[in-house]
Amino acid sequence: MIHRNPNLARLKAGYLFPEIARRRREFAAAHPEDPARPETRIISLGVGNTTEPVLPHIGAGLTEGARKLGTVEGYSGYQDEGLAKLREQIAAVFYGAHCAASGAASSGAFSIEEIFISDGAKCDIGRLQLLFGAGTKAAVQDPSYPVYVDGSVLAGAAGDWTGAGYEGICYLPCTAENGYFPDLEKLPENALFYFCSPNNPTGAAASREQLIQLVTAARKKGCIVIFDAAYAEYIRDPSLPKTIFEIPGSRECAIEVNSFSKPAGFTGVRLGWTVVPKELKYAGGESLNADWTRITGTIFNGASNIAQSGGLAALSETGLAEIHQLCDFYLGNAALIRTALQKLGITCVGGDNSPYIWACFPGRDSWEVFAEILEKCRVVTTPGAGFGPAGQSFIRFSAFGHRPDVEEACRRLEKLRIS
Ligand code: PGU
Repeated sequence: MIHRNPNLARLKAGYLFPEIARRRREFAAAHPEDPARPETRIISLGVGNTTEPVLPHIGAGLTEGARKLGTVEGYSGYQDEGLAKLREQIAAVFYGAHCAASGAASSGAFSIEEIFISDGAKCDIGRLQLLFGAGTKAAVQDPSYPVYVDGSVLAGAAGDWTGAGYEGICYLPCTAENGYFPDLEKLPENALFYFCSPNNPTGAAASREQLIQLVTAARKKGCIVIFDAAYAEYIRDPSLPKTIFEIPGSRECAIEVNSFSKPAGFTGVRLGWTVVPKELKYAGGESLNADWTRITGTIFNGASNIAQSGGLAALSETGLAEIHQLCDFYLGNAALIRTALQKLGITCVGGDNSPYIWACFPGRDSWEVFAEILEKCRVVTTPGAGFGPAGQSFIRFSAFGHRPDVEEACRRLEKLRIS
């Protein structure tokens, strides 16, 4: 018989979001919705899943991609490395003049060999582990998107850390006290550091000064930063960097993962990208870019060509305007949720440059608060503890929802008022 991968046994409960879905189903079974009483309908502000239709120009790009497959001239098959035009557009739109001007891209703009098209950020966060192998040290912001920790545990990440989270993983608390930015003195040497900005779940977007500190610390300590910029298009404060590659020195220490999911509503379409700069090297001087080319060529057959056609439309002038419009819509939801919570005297952050609001319930267990909100308001949220030990006593509210549902959820939150 074959032995189970021992790292699977190290994983604690199920993955966070299916667990929330399970609790929702359990609650719904015990408290069936009554169509005659709309207040019994469950509203989800839980998983960060987009809800609004794909906007027309981007939608036309998807349709066109499908149409072309039905023609001799337009047909295409495998495109392992992704559509060259899409890679060029990504390099130009996201890593163009502003990155070159910062000095991060010494050779000017990024080359398309540094842009890898993926079927989403989550998939690449998992696959990137193959670059490093078991025994690598992994550090995360605490709280953080659970895939960084669970993925690292599965890959056999190891260090001497013990505590409330997973053994072997270094948690760097991001709390109100430190402005949701970790103490980089505590960043271990020679580790992979997962850093997400704008942050899931706290909504904190790192300033340029903070990212300069991050790059400086990573280079000093021999770390590689896996920078997750999945929510970059939600940044509205023009002083905040949208990519790590705006920071000088970042090409020597960072990989960026990104996605069309949240800006273009592609959560179900599946399209993202990863940037692996050519300057990035292992301890032995080998190139991560060459290895990533080898790995993706071997175990990934590329993103759907229909999705890539949609992605190309999303990066045209009209498409980018639609992205802005869609993010503005969800940010409008976020403002409503934040205002509703603040009216109740609940302290919260986020929601201004991110679609998540991070609300504090001092002294409370976050799974208990999750259950209370579900019972009293029939609103699904995400308990902060699911994102790491420092998430205890917090609840994440997602701004992804139809406007009438968000408005209704905000009205129902009144029931949390402590009289
Ligand atoms: N990176 C971050 C920081 C995310 O929050 C999410 C989705 C992704 C990547 C995934 O991007 P894809 O390009 O769509 O793969 N986070 C959502 C959905 C839950 C999940 O498991 O991915 C969330 O609610 O946190």
